[in-house]
Amino acid sequence: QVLKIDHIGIAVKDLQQAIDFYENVIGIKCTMIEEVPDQKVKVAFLPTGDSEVELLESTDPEGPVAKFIAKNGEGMHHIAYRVDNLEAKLEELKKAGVALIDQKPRRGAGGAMIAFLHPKGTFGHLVELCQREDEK
Ligand code: CMX
Repeated sequence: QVLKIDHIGIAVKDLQQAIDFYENVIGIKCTMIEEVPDQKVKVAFLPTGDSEVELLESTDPEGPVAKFIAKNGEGMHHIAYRVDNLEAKLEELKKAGVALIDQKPRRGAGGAMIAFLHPKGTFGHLVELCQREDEK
């Protein structure tokens, strides 16, 4: 079951500059910064009520966020939906023939279990599914 939009990921070149903008201009406070070596990113989470904005800065020129920025410039990178059972959801999508980037859940930022779907199969945007312990 899909519960809600968990977060929206935005690719930025300079994480601190983007945080400053969100905090001082838009008015959303950053509550957590974390490096996720597996994804080659440093991320900042800024909660907005029930969902969050995730700012992503690449830590490696070969990482997915660096490649995205090289091709498209900064901007909306992915939408993450929170699900209550990620393994079951992935099985369901596999059966429906959806192209998955991650066949199995893996550990992402904030301790969540995550999996990405390929943008080719989702109308050109990158979808992340995530499950958090507190929802189980
Ligand atoms: N949104 C929409 N389209 C995207 C995209 C994105 N974020 N990233 C890539 N694409 C498009 C590319 O533009 C390309 O389109 P065209 O074929 O029309 O040119 C297509 O998807 C395939 O791209 P590719 O060049 O073949 O493959 P890439 O090496 O760019 O890899 C992707 C793309 C999505 C498979 C890869 O970025 C990936 O595995 N992403 C998942 C992991 C990730 O993004 N991690 C960072 C976030 C981590 C976090 O939130 O913690």
